Amino acid sequence: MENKELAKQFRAPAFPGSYFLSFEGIEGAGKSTQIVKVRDYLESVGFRVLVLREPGGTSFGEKLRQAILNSTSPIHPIAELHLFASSRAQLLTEVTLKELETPNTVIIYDRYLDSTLAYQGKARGLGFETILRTHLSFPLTLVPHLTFYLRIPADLSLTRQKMRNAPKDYFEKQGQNFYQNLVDGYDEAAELFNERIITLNGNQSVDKVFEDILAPLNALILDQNKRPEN
Ligand code: Z5A
Repeated sequence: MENKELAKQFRAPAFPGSYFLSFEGIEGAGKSTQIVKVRDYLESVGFRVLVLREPGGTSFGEKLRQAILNSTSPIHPIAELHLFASSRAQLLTEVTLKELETPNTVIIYDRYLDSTLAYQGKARGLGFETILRTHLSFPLTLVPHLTFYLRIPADLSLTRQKMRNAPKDYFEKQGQNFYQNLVDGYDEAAELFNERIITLNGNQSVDKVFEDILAPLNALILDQNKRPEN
């Protein structure tokens, strides 16, 4: 089966009045910065908002996060893929699907499937088909209603990492070539899931990026839902 056909097996969860969003991009793209602004905005228009991160978000997932990001020895790409998928399946069942049952809830993920496509699929060389096939069992077939991909060039990621001056984790030790592969991987994912993934220029001011997020976000949440009645 072609990747386009495989991609059709993935669907957003259907809970009336509740939404699933994700943010994607290479390190330093501004995901955490924009997630805070989006959370504040959504709360101000009456939504209950939960922010979850991958890997992590559950006690099992946080252990996997430490195992991966603090690893001092190389992890095989297939092992990486299954660790991220395990953390994801647990977070979906333990938290996301339960919380979405409450109307007017928005779940925001800081990274999701598209990180696996870019990091393990492209940069680690497993290919998109292997990633998509690994996710063909429920609940891993669930995808967000909208994904905001904050696109920045590889060199800007490295500059922002240097400015932060924090100790490097497992992935941050990779060189510029790795980051260019990630950008290419994200671009391919955005093409494959072109209805779900909105590509935004992350190399703009924080306020301008947020403004670019608001138009598609409002189209999804305010217009379709005829909100708010808080
Ligand atoms: N990973 C994987 O391989 N496979 C998977 O399936 C999944 C994950 C789910 C998790 O990292 C790692 O796991 C990740 C991929 C891998 N690789 N690494 N490393 P993480 O969660 O620890 O880290 P991160 O997601 O990369 O977060 P980050 O580095 O903090 O990036 P960010 O959240 O996108 O950026 P930020 O914190 O909002 O901003 C970074 C800096 O830039 C900060 O100083 C801001 O003030 C500044 N900033 C933000 N926006 C702007 C603008 N617009 N202009 C100027 N400066 C800005």
